[in-house]
Amino acid sequence: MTGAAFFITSDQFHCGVSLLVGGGPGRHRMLDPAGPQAGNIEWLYWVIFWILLVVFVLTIAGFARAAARTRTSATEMLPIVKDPEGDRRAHWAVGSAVAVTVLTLFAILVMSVITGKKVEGLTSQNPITIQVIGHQWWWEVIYPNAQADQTVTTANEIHVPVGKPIVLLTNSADVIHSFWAPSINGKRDLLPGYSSAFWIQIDQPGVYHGQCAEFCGLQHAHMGFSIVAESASAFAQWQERQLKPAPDPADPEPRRGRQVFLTHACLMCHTIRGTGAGSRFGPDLTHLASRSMIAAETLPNTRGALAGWIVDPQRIKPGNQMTPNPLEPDDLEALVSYLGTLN
Ligand code: HEC
Ligand SMILES: [Cu+2]
Repeated sequence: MTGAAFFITSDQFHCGVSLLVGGGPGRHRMLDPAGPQAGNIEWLYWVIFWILLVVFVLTIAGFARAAARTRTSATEMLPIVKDPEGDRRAHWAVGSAVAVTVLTLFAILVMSVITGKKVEGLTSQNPITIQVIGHQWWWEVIYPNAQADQTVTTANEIHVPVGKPIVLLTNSADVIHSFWAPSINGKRDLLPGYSSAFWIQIDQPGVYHGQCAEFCGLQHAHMGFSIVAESASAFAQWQERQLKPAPDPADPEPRRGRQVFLTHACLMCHTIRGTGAGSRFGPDLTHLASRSMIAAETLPNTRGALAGWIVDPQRIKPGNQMTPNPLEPDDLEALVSYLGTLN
C-alpha cells in the first residue's frame, strides 16, 4: 500500500517542535501535497473518504428507517409470520447490497492499484539521484557521482531542485527504517542489504519535514529529516559549496578547535574532508554549519546545542551511537567555534 490510508494532522507535533526551534520543522501533512506523488495519494484519500461517507450515511439511514417502522415493543413476543413475498424482497435487498459492496470494494482496489502505479514511477531520462541510507538513528544522504570528488555526502537535510524528478536509492545500514515525508510521497521502507528506488518530485519551494515511520529502536522518534526544495540555481550553489573541502580556519580559536577535533575520538567516527578525519560511522561534518538542525532534527544547530550534544549526547538522545566527550571548557569552546566555520 502507499500509506494512503494514514492521515496525520500534525498541528500538535508542529507546536512541540516549534517551541523548541522557533521556526517549526517544515510542512508535514499528507493532505497538503507539494508534488505529483503526494497529490495522487491525496486524491485517493478523498475518493475513499467520500465513498465511505456515503456508505455511512446510507447505513445509518437504513437502521433509522428499520427502527422507525418496527412497531413491536421490547417486551412483546414477536409473532412468527409466513410471508414468502417479504422473504423474496429481503433476499433481493441483501443480495443487491452485497453486490454493491463487492463492486465498490473492487473499484477502490482498482483505484488503489492505479494510484500505486502513478506514485511508483515518474518517467524521466536523467533524474537526479540521491542515495538515502538509514542508520540508527540518522539519515545518511549521498549525491553519487562517477567521479569520487564530485560526490556530496551530508546528513538529515536533503536539498533538491524544485520541479525535477528525483530518484531516491534507499538502503539501510542496520535495521528496517521507513522514509516518510507526508507532503511529498507515501512511506518507503529502507531494508538492510536491499537497495530500492523511490521517486519524488516537489513542485513548490519550501522546507518539508519527514520522519522515520518504522519502529527502529530506542530513538526511533528522534529520527527526523528535512527536504529543502529550492530553485535550480540555489540548488546548484548549494551543491557547489558542499563539494568543497573544509577550509583551513584563519583565526587561532577555530584552528585550536580543529586540533581538538583531530586529537580526540571524533575522527574515529566522523569525516571532515580536507582534514585527516575520514570515518563514515557517523554523519559527515564537512559542512555541518550549513545544516539547520543536528542529530536528526533533535536539536537546533546552535553553539549551545552543539556543545551540549558533544559533551553528553547520551543525555540528549539516550542509546544513540555517539559516545560522550568530557572536554575541558576551553577545548569545547574552541571545538564549537571550529564546527561553526564548516559552512
Ligand atoms: C563512537 C562514534 C562517535 C564519536 C567518537 C563521535 N561521534 Fe559525533 N556522532 C556519531 C553518531 C553515530 C552521530 C549521529 C547520532 C544520531 O543522530 O543519532 C553523531 C552526531 C554528531 C553530530 C551531529 C551531526 C548532525 O548533522 O546531526 C555532531 C556535531 C558530532 N557528532 C560531533 C562530534 C564531535 C565534535 C566528536 C568528538 C568530540 C564526536 N562527534 C565524536 C558518532 C560519534
Ligand atoms: Cu528509523
